[in-house]
This record gives sequence, C-alpha cells and structure tokens, in this order.
Amino acid sequence: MKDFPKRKILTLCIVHQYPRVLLGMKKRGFGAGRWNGFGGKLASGESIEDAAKREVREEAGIEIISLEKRGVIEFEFQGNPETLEVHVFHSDTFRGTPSESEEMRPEWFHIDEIPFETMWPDDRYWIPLFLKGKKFSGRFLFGPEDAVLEYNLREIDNI
Ligand code: 6U4
Repeated sequence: MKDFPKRKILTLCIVHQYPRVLLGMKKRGFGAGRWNGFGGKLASGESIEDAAKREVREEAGIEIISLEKRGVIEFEFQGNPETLEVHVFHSDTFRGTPSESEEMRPEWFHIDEIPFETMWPDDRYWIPLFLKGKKFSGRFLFGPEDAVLEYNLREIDNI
C-alpha cells in the first residue's frame, strides 16, 4: 500500500506576562528534557482553541482566561512522512498558580533569560517574533539530532 503523508495537529500555548514567560520542563514523551510551552494533541471533536486551554490546565494546573492564536508552524523530520502542524497561542491572563504535573514542571523565565539551549532548536527563530506580538507562519525540517536543516518563517497579518 502507498504511504500517504500524515498530518498531526498539535497546540502550543505560551503564557506571556511581560517581562516573563511561563515554560514547562517536559518530563516525558515527545520533547522530554526540553523547556517548552504547554500543549498537545486534540481530543476527538475538540476545537484547537479548547485543546490549547485543556492542555495548559492538565500540564500546568492553571485555567487560561484569554488566548490568541499567533502562529502556525509545520515540523517535518527527514525520512518521516508525518507533518506536525503546531498552532501557537499567546495568553496573558489565567486563574490559579502554576503547579507541576506528571508531564511538565512549570517555571517563569525573564524574557532576557529564555533557555534556548534546552529548547526545541526552532524556538530561537520564532519566539522573538512571538514576544514582539507578531503573527507568523513557518516550516522547519529537522535532521539528525533535531538539527534544523531547512526552514522558512514569515510574519503574516492575519491568521
Ligand atoms: P502524550 O499523548 O501526552 O504522550 P506527547 O507525545 O508527549 O503526547 P504532546 O501531546 O505533549 O506529545 O505534544 C507535543 C508538544 O510539543 C506540543 O505542545 C507541540 C510541541 N512541539 C512539538 N514540536 C515542537 C517544536 N519543534 N518546537 C516547539 N514545540 C514543539 O517549540
């Protein structure tokens, strides 16, 4: 049978209350050992935005009050037909206090001290746009050891 390219939709939410951002140390699964925003796969019948809120609740223990979609990024891995379509959200209002879950250990970082060395290698490209309030779309191709082999990234007016 022919292999059709597969596409998986994922959410990624970064809480940004200037001058700090909330990241989580991923304790297990995909991206373990890296600081990242909170997010994951959609449950069946769920909207992308509802999934984004649910994942933050499950992973960081806080209730997102408002969020805005800022970017869509496609990730591909050399030799793998699957594309990850990650919808990136910005939030600046939530209820509760971030707390550790089985999946993530949340921590606030000053925007001048974002730990890019321990994050997905694409983050240093798009997080500066995100912090400036820009909207963006992009694509990254990863090679061995998740090195960025190719990428494109552009600011957009509407998402
Ligand atoms: P479960 O079902 O919980 O085991 P898991 O395999 O751990 O899932 P999941 O659902 O937490 O994965 O989703 C992965 C998360 O990582 C999503 O929030 C999207 C995010 N992500 C994936 N590739 C990324 C990349 N290159 N850069 C980035 N975030 C990425 O900043």
